[in-house]
Amino acid sequence: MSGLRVLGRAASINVRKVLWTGVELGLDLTREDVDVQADAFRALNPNAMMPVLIDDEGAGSAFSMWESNSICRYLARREGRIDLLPDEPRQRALVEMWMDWQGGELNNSWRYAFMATVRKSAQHQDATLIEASVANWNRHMTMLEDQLLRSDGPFVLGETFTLADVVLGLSAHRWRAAPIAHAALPAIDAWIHHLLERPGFATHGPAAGP
Ligand SMILES: N[C@@H](CCC(=O)N[C@@H](CS)C(=O)NCC(=O)O)C(=O)O
Repeated sequence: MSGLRVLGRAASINVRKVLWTGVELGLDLTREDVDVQADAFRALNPNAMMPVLIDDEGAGSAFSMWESNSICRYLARREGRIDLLPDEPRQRALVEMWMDWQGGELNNSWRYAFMATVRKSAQHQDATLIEASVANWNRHMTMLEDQLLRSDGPFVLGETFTLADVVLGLSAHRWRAAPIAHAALPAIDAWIHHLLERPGFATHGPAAGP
């Protein structure tokens, strides 16, 4: 078994971020299904959500952590990959800023519409709330469109592919896959098309679910 284990469902978008990052880093990550309510899992993550990473490679006791974007940053740092997560403070701050925006603002915008239209949740069928969430989701994706138009390269932050492309790439794919009225965002379409050339996105992006 690999010394790097990712606990969580293969279809989970947050698990897939970590798996895609692993491919970019050339790491052999072993994924395992989990019961997030089990005591053993909650002992690893009191927030009872996947993914959890366990790293028991190297000397000393095993290390474990949760929060998908933090795990991606840990793995990039562990491998010394300053292309994915720069050392230079300002460059790094921008990568982290877009990652934080994805995990907070963007994710909050789509939750209701996604639960209604993709998961078909009976608790998320209020038409006014669906409409508001779709509008908010499109508004947030338009912010990303504007950033791609401003970028002086093919990626979110210019010429270099970073962790921001990983976490936002999966989010953008989810937006495109959802059966909602989409804003026309051609820069996002072109960027996703370009990302599909990467084996990590080809495997853990559209092929793995919405
Ligand atoms: N902020 C957390 C969110 C994790 C999250 O929402 N995980 C979902 C799956 S994508 C989960 O574990 N849900 C509970 C479940 O599916 O039982 C992270 O980024 O790791």
